[in-house]
Amino acid sequence: MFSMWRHLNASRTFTCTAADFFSLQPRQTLFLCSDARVLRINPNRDFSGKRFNVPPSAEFVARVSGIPTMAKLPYQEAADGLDAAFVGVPIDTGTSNRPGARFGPRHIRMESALLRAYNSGTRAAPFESLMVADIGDVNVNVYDLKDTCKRIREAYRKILATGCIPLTMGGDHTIAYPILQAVAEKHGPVGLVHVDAHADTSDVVLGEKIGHGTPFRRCVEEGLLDCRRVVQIGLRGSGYSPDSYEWSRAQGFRVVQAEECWFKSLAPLMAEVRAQIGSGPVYLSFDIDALDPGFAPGTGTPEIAGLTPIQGVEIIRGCRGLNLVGCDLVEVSPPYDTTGNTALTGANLLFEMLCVLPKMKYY
Ligand SMILES: [Mn+2]
Repeated sequence: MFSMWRHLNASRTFTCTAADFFSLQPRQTLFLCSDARVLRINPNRDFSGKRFNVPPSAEFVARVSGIPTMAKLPYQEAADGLDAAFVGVPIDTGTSNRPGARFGPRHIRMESALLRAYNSGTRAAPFESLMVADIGDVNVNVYDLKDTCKRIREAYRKILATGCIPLTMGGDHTIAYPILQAVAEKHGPVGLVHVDAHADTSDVVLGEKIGHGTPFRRCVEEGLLDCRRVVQIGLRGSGYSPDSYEWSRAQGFRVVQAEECWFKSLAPLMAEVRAQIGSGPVYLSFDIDALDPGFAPGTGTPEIAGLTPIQGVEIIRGCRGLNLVGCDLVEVSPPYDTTGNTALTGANLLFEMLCVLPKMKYY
């Protein structure tokens, strides 16, 4: 992208650089001049006296150009100076069935090139509200899941110490455990909005305590969750016992099985969830397999009769007003995502998460 901009600048037909597109000055309207035409970026927008990262618009920079970062945001190595950061955790070592989630962050980033700067549905203006960047991936150990968990925990400690809110691209669901260890270290036990086809509360699988079916059991054991402020939405499928969600309910979680969601708007449910969760810190963990595999087939453990993308968006938009301290979108498995639409859906859900973070400005 930069070489393209150098070329354009050298040709003297444009008057700004790629860097100008990545960060606009306060109250500045950036002009792209090409012959007699004047093309404006973010016309008439109030930048609140603060300098923010702004992704380049596809009106001026081709979507297919450039190194793929999330939403075409700038890449930086650490979270310093950021209000929110997209971060990838490329593992599938904890997967029990179809592998491939280690490629999730890369494909979400590629498909995210279609994202634009504003949320047309809610009128959120994330890039006028928060300083956001892509901070790359956690350097995982693909040979050792326990070591990977340690690396994730340490990476998130550093991210959270800066005051930045992480928006994580998985990776299989194992990663929620070490992320929540770091989150609870900073905030104390947190509430949880967990959207998933599965409860992920198994104790031991094949003799192992760590895997993508066990993260929330480990979190409860370690006191990382405020169990009365936990909701699990979209659970379904065949189980190991007649009541697969008994353990969750016994901890005080609210369990909303997929059957309770069928044929309905989930906006009323989310009003109840907001009342349940209140004003304390809360984490949002969204497993793409919560959605029906007809919409999101590229995932490790698909279950039929799931949520629609509309319901997924309603859940996330229903988190507006909550004190979100972190979010993740996990279990996108590109080898099973032949159209790219699962990764595209993941990218859009992550954008929706960004658009409900605290301090968001809405027009
Ligand atoms: Mn899961």
